[in-house]
Amino acid sequence: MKLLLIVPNYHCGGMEAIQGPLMNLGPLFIASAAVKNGHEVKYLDLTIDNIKYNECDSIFDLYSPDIIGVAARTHLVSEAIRVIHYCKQRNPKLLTLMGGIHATFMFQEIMSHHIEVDYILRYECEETLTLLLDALEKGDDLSQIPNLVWRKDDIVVNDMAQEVTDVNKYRPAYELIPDWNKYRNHFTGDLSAVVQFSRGCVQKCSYCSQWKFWNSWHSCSPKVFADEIEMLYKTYGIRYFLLADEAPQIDSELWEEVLNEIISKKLKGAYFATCARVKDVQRDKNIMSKYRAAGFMIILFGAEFTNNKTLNDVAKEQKFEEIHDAIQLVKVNGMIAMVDIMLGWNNDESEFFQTLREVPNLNADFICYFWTTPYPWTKSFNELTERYNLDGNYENYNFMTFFGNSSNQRSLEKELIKFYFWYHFKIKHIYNGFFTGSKMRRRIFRSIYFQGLIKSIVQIFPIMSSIIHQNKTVVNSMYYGSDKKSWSL
Ligand code: B12
Ligand code: SF4
Repeated sequence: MKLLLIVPNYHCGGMEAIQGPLMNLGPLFIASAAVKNGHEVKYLDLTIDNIKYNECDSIFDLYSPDIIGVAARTHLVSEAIRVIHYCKQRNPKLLTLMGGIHATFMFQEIMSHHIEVDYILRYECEETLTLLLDALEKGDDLSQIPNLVWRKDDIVVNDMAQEVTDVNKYRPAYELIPDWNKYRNHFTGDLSAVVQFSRGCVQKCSYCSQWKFWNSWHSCSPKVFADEIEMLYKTYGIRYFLLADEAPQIDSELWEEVLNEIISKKLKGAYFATCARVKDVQRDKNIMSKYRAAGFMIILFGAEFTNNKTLNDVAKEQKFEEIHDAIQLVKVNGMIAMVDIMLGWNNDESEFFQTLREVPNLNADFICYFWTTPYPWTKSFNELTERYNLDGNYENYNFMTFFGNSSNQRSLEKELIKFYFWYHFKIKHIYNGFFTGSKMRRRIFRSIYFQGLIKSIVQIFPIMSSIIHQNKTVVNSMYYGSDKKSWSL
């Protein structure tokens, strides 16, 4: 069958604005499974080209697919449905499917409101896709295909898969990327790729659902992973690798093997960014130099809160002091430590200011602030809905929208920018970042620093945007969720 996998167009600032455009790895993983079974697959990233659902006629005609699959994270789901609706109107015989975290948990809402969506593939779905495509081709029964939601007379929800995906067997079909040049990061201008060693997490933080989505922690072999990195480095010239993993260091032995394998490849100039749990970095204090030797330059900690009580309430399994210590370990070993901070949790202005006052004590290189986003299937959802004015526009579920009503988002963000400037523009901070450490560290620090600076200037003086960005597609650093509506798709 001819399958066209589509990433719907969406921009909201945040990480994309700082770090630059990146591919969506989900469709590339499932594509490889379909290709293995002899299907013809194309990957269409509408985000990278900033193409809206109703502007893709010529591409669509060129590919003339039998079936389209559209990625549906929460912020993408509305545009995903617009794509499906539009394509189905043009060709009523076209089969349509969706997958991704939002479709996985909100399948009932999507299927009951949108008759144009024929199938939803839930959770990790490499096997599901191949079974579905084969069954559709042969006209076979669909009822035994795990993780599938489909229609008979009514909506049918098949059983969940019994086993996790064998990620040694299925690797992303990077060869489907039509033009790598579009994926250059803002840090160094290098070609970039999202890569994945492991899936899942052993923690169960209450606001997160990654642990639920991937079921249990599982990974490919360190050798398979390192060989893939080497292939990307040599075949496509990729130098920057962002790990999609929630917590790749969970299994200490496997992780050390990953580091050894990557070191053995001697990939000059390659560098990596990864998330890490505080406890894993503390555990690895004696092998931090290996992180650095393998090229891990940016370590991102989900610090989230400065208050130990809140950290405990959300089951984050880390204390403020421990986050601080892990950050120092990363820094003294020549890497860049970034932290994510979640604002607005209690919908309380004094908590907001207290957080801004306390975060600098972590002594991170860079601080990324996000607004708490209440995903409907998380443990925290009910608690958060009690204090928030929920917004039914899923495009606002992007960490950039404040759902509380205690204060106005714009005025809080003005304060946020002041704190941001105050912290990042201190002489000591600039000196440490610009004039100490390895050449590579200084180069990356400088680039992140200037990205932050430019975005902050544009934030304060929007008129600067047209001068700085000229004709380029502008991705603002902050996003104001307008167009709020009642709860529905
Ligand atoms: C790398 C990454 C980024 C990168 C690259 C984004 C990109 N183009 O993919 C950057 C830094 C740019 C980024 C930005 C943002 N991100 Co982000 N990001 C991630 C991260 C860490 C990895 C994504 C990934 O590659 N996963 C690995 C792949 C294999 O998993 P997957 O996509 O789920 O795919 C599997 C299934 O879902 C399914 N599947 C996926 N797509 C499809 C499509 C079809 C048709 C089918 C059938 C199946 C299917 O099959 C795949 C294999 O089984 C995830 C967290 C995570 N670990 O997943 C957050 C995550 C996806 N990001 C998230 C968010 C909110 C954002 C931002 C809005 C944040 C911000 N304001 O900066 C922006 C949005 C940018 C945009 N334009 O979409 C949330 C989404 C939550 C949600 N409920 O939807 C996540 C889950 C983080 C979280 N903790 O909640 N992100
Ligand atoms: S440690 Fe991170 S990925 Fe794991 S459950 Fe908590 S927030 Fe989610």
